Amino acid sequence: IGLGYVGLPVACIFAKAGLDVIGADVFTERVEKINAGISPIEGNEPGLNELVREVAGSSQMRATIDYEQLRDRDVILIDVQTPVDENHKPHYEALRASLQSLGPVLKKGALVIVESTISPGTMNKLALPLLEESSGLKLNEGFYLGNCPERVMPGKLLQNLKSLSRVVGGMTPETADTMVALYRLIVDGDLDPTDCTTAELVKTVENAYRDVQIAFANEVALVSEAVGGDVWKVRELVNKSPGRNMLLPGAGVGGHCIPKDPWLLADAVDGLDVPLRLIPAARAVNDAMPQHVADLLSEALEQVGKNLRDAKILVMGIAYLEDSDDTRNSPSEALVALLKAKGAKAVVHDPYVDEYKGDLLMAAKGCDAAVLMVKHAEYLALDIVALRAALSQSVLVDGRGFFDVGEVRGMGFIYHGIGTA
Ligand code: SAJ
Repeated sequence: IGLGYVGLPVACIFAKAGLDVIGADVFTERVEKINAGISPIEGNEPGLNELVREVAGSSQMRATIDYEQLRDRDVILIDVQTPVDENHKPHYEALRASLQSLGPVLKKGALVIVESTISPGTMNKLALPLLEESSGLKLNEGFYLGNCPERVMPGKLLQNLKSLSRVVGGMTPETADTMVALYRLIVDGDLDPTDCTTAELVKTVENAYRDVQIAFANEVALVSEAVGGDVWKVRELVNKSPGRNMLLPGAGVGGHCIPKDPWLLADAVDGLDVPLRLIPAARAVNDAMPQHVADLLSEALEQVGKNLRDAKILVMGIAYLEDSDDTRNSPSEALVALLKAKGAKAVVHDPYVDEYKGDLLMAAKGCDAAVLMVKHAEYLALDIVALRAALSQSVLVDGRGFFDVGEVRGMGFIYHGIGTA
């Protein structure tokens, strides 16, 4: 249930493994595309288009919007979105709706597995009671229930689903063992059986862990700028110390996982007397990085007698991650909004995002500054002399430690970068 960037590959891989698979979704046109063998997933996902063409619409796998067709299903995987809102509260509408619709057609004895990322405690507090109520069946008698969070990264969906280890949370040890047998059909990595709460914690903690680590690197970058250091050099030497692995500071933290999952983890203790200070603070540090880039731009423009209000800025990279076309929660979008709020004009370039492709030097023409927000590999081939000639002012702001400071300053650029004085 849920044929998005997780559900569709999962359905196809199980079909490829020989299982009889039905994919259910609420969007008719997505269902029709899939049954025509066309993947509705944006972006460059190696192997996915071919796999969808091979299995979809055939006897192995078909898509539907009709839950009636799920009556004979022995196993149901739920892969619906679980977003957080602007107040960082989880929205489980899609999860509730899918369980509400599934209950009445649930086959007695079926195994239901939630793969979506959910706040610890959600299986016990939301999924279980809702499914018992909507199906009229009892847990471990009328149906079995588990939580197996997905670990996929855009651009590597199929590879991740096959190779990465997975935490397999069952409401009972027997259910977890059954789930391991199921996933063994498609997963080469470790399958670690455990309980649902542990599975919910592992998924949200592994991403909150990364967010806190990135925030630490960002805070060290701010210190390095202020005291005249170079955070990239500092990080390299810190990481020579045993047991250190400082991550990369940068212009911000985007994507569909890292900005969201720390809030799902935090929601588990909302209203309880558990003072969370580090996890929310890390989110605040990371969310403030686009503003810091805007401040660096402002300082650099001042050195050429300009201010943001009457400047035109070339924003290099709108995707949230290098060599990706995914723009979800992109720090660059936050930066563009900040620049526009100051009255600046922003010209966006991104070799991966259709509406922003094109000749970089053309985009740079007449701009007062260029800011590198995403270290797309294509920018490595950038002719920095030509860029300087195209810009009206030789102002360069570096959000990802991408340029060689000495080189660009030696060419006469006013250069300000995250983490460097
Ligand atoms: N980022 C930094 N500094 C870093 C690493 C990342 O600023 O050192 C920024 C990136 O620019 C991006 C954001 O953080 O804007 C997220 O980057 P990411 O490398 O974490 O990539 P994601 O968002 O695709 O995260 C996924 C997650 N995978 C799953 O949820 C299964 C995450 O758990 C993985 O650790 C990550 O991929 C990965 O390692 O590639």
